[in-house]
Amino acid sequence: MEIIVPILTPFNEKGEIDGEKVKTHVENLLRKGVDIIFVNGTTGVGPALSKDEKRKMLDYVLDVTNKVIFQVGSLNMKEVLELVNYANEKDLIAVASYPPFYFSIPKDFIVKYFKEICKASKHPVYLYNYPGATGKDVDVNLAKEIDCIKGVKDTNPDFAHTIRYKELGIKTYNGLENLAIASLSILDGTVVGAGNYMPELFSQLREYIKAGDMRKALDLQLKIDEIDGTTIPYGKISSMYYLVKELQGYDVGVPRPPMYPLEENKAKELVEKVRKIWNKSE
Ligand code: ELE
Repeated sequence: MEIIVPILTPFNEKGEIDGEKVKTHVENLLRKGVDIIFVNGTTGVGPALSKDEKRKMLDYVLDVTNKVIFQVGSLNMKEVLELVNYANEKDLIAVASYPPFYFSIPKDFIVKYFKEICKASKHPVYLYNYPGATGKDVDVNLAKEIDCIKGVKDTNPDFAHTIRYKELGIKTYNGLENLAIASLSILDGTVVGAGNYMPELFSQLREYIKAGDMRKALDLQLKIDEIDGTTIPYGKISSMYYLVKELQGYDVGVPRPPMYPLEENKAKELVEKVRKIWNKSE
């Protein structure tokens, strides 16, 4: 029943990563019950980071914990393998990657891509499947063909699709907030971007499930959904920076374009809306 948070990437006004803010954030997440930090995921704007920034993020998080999954995906294969080799020197749980995106490619290219990563990595290799973003669905059959995948994060509203990876006997997580209740109950855990600003709600959700109190778990899931849904028109990722400050009480810097910071009145409006839902009793 693991709670995994794809950590946001704190930037300063110049667009540089702020290492101290990363550490403060990781310490708080662990204190609030988060088990694993996923580095350079979608929420961490992984596809928008340079190779050097990806390495920096890994090192800042590793300064606090080795419970880390390191996402290495890129369209530049040389950089992918450099990041895998970099991870080989470190103590962490796994490296992960999304498939090569953007281009129309035959399935066997995807198989080759992951096999190359497996060959280079001394750590287990996890699949980050997010068809809605990458345009590629590495489903259970393709994962079987790759033959070296040891875990999967499936960001997919089709929960039946996620469950099927269990046929491979691998660690399986769904990556959507609104399926956290199902993912925690049936799979190995959940990967939730919203865990950046409301980790305690996901911890509480896990407690209700453990206690078999599914009625309370469902009510809490609906509260999580309401908060998560509120952020969509503001940009989910940009919203998180303001909500961490509001709900967790410390600064995680600002988002970096193309994740634009929110205008002051918008940020205020968002925070007020979320605060109202947050304060409602379950
Ligand atoms: C989620 C995505 C989903 C979390 C990551 C995650 O950030 O790496 O906007 O809800 O589709 O899978 O952030 O994003 P939405 O795993």
